[in-house]
Amino acid sequence: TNVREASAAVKPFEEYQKIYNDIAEKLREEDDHDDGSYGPVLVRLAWHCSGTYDQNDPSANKGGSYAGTMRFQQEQNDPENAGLKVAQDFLEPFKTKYSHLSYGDLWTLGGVCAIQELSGPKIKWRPGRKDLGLDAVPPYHRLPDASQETGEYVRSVFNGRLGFTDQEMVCLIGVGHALGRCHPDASGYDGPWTFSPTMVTNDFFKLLLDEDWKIRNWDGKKQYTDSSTKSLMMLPTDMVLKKDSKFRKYVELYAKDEEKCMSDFADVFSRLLERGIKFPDSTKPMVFKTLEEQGL
Ligand code: DDH
Repeated sequence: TNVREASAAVKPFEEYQKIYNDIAEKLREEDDHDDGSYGPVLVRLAWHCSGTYDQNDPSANKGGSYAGTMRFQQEQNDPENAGLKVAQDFLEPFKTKYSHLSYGDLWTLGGVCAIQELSGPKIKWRPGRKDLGLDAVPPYHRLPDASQETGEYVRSVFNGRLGFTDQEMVCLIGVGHALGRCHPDASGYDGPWTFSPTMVTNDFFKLLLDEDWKIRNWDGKKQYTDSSTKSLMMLPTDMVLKKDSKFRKYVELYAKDEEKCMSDFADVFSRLLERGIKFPDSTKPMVFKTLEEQGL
């Protein structure tokens, strides 16, 4: 199978909790980005470093979070990665401070920390990814293109390459897009999906179903806007989740059942971060405490 072997955890759990705390404290202190948090862009970095995995590619550049190749210009220049340098720069000081940590471990841990600190569910995480060289940079066009508006396209990315089911893709996209916003100077799209872009919620699913979404009248890329407030957005790929009946039943499920939504997301996001990696049996999944739980 198309996998890479992770090295055994080099440090005990407490060391990784310490790194988690450092990232979480920086997130709390630096509130000058977007809607008041770097959390959403950290989640996107974790997803984009993992989402290049192709289960059918046996070559050296199979993608996924293992090799930390987004540190190379070549991968940063993938148009789908525009705007993610902000997240890399935010995390860079921890690479210097904890030099044993690989970039793949740092960026996935950054996403785990952001989700938990933005009141999301606990995400199991394991260390052991290794930085590889330029020949491990995955090709472009593996990350999804938001202008595509068919179920077939969304499935080609999430099932064909990443190996997720319809239900899992709906969960990943909808909870991911509860967070953050689109930036005209990054993707060319504009605006947030929900009214609480710094909180992990199932609001994306509720809004997608309940609002009347119309094509936005502007000179930018084709995107949708809600008729009631005209302040929210949906991408063409987001609208597919409402239009395709096989996706839609899961949108309805997650809109109704927030608890199920969060527990499914925790499970599938954790597996997204580990696509294409085999961890040794001795590396047990770690679950970190939030700052709040530690009274910090
Ligand atoms: Fe996404 N996403 N995403 N996304 N995403 C954007 C922003 C964010 C697509 C396109 C875009 C996931 C899936 C898809 C987050 C998480 C996740 C932007 C705007 C575009 C465009 C970028 C910018 O302008 O800065 C497409 C297409 C898909 C798809 O699958 C079809 C998934 C699976 C996740 C996840 O986390 C699991 C987050 C968070 C953001 C907000 C970033 C920010 O800076 O804020």
